Amino acid sequence: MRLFKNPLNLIFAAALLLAACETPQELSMIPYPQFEKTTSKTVNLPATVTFSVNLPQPEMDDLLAYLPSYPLPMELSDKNPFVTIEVSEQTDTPSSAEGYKLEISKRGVNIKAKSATGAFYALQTLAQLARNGKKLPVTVIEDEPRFPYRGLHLDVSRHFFDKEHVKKQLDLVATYKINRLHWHLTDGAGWRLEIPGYPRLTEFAAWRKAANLQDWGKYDHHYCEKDEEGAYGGYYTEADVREVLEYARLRHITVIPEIEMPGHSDEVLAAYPQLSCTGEPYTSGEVCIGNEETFKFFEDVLNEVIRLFPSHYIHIGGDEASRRHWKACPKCQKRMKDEGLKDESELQSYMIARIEKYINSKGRDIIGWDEILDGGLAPNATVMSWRDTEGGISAAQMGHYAIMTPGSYCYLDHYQDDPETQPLAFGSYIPIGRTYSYDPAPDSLGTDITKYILGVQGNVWAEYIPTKEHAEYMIYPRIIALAEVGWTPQSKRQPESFKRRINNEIHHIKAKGYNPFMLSEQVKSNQTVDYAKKRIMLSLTSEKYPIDIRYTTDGSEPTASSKLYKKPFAVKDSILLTARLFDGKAPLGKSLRLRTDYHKAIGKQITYAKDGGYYQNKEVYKGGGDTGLLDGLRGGMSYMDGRWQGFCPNDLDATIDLGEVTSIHRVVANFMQVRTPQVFLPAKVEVWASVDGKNFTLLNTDICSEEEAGKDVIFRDFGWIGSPTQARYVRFHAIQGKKQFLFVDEIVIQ
Ligand code: TNX
Repeated sequence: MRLFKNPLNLIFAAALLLAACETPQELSMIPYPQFEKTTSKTVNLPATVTFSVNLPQPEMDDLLAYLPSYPLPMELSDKNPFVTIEVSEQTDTPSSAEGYKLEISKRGVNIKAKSATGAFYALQTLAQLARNGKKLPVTVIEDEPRFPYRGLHLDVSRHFFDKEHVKKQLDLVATYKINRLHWHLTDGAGWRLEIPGYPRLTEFAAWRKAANLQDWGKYDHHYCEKDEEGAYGGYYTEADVREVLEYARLRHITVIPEIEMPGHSDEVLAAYPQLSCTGEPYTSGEVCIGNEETFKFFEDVLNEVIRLFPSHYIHIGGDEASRRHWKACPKCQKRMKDEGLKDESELQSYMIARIEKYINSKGRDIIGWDEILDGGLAPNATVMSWRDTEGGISAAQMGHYAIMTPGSYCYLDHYQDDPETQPLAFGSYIPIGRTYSYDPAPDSLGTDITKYILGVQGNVWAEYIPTKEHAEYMIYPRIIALAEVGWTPQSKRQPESFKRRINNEIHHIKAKGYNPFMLSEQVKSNQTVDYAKKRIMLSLTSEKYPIDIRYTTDGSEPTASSKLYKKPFAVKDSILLTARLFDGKAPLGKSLRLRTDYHKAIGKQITYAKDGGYYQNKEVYKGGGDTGLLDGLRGGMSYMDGRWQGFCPNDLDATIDLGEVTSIHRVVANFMQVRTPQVFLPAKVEVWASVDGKNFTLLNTDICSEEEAGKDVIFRDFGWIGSPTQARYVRFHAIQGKKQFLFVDEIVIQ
């Protein structure tokens, strides 16, 4: 008898065989490695992991000093060790010094690396793989980072975080192969580094009477003495800094100190008012560049910084100087004249270039925020691109290195979930999926540019982060998404795989005693409009995994027996979708309520009044441009998602032509208010209708109540709902109260 008469049987048998021993397994690790070949076989992890390693003495001592923090109990042994670590320039591992090869077989674990850092990262991988019931997958991993710079930034000025908190974060982020801490040590809300010869910086300019930054206004943002009753603040002594540096070094993290100049320096000027343009404290946040003493001050500070910090890079800030005071300051104006500087931007660049020269003379290089490009870039500077990606790209075009930290992806101080469910945060909405979607060096830029992009960093600004627990809540898990952005090749990054792995990871972090955000408990939606078929396709997703999404379309609350979402569905008319996550029978979070209308104005003509047009200066605020308010697409929780159209400082005043006289009964548009970035609801909205385009009748004036106007975050429909009315033209006029930003996503006409 021929066993495989039918060739299909042969394929079937082969597939079975493969499934038995070679099924590809997703490794439960972050960042995902560059290359892995994993089987379904496992090998038991011994209770104590014996290991041998061939590191030379000082590096051996470093590893042994680190191991007590390592999650697996490790013991050196020459006799048949379970883990062998070979570190040699000659090994056949990936080429980067941070790379490694890790082989797990029935015989044990073999690690090869070119440097102690590579071996350290192999051990981090091993520890992650060992979490699964003490069984290791049989696998071969060859791994190295996509970018050499993978950073976490911590602002310790706006709120002070002590050395223990900093060390605790370093211990965790190192396990995700983050290798830089950008330590924002000075800013207008407090100086945090002891500097010999300048005692007022830390006796005075590091203390205030309000623990919460938002309450400091009650004290006119004045500092107080360190030993005054109720003083809040703090600073790091030399010993503290050395302790943090050593802790970081053992975890292969370089600490880059930042000393802000010439802006964000209110605290310096409170302590040493002679360095301000007026000579008075509390008059400006910018130091006087016409005054030689300013340079003496920063050189003294930098001498100490360079003495303490081994980092090749020193960050000198450079962001958000208003330049206002320099205009009125005779000393600054004289400096501009003497140096032939044509404006205040060039004056700032003069200062940065001079400081750079000083830092270069000590064998170090500077990093500055992207404003340092504005008046001409200092010759050797590396640019940290935060306002968007353009700064980094133009620096790279000029042959300068760039580190990418664009605000709309990498700012970990912004909301990560529906603001109504979250503690007050800065500005917009950056959920983990958005952070993960960032590619710092897309191929489209070309290698001439991408070769200058050093990597990526997550920034934790602390204006709205008063406590350590809250800081961890904002950092995790988004920094882990950035760790993968910085390490894993773009071709290996898959949102669905990351979603599975991050859902696993958050529980490990929590078990280690951190306070991560446990991911959104809300359903998220997306729409695509099919104009030809006159319908909207709705898709639903969630950050949580595994989870069920259940929904109704009549506005009723979904229950555990409501329809289970499986795939995108079409909406032809109007529905009120209500969707909720269910963990088995248990509902989570709150329901998503979303009106979806294939309404009468989709694709129709819109004309903006002369002073009623949208904000043109930034692509993300155009919200789809001239057709954006009638495209059927609704915005999400971020005014930067490309769906919201911004109006600043003028009103939204637009007239829609429905093409023919039509019966209408509802004209509404959704507005958002998020107070921290100055986005406000309109004071009122007027809806007018006309048959001929000349004579308009007012259908309704919808007024924003005082209560609504006072809310930090609110979304609300404004407009008119009434009995059927004949109209061809509809004028929608949203009148600004605050003359800041208005955001609206769609004018819905039914
Ligand atoms: C802008 S980012 C700043 C910081 C703020 C941050 C808030 C940068 C270089 N400057 O001073 O804390 O926005 O998100």
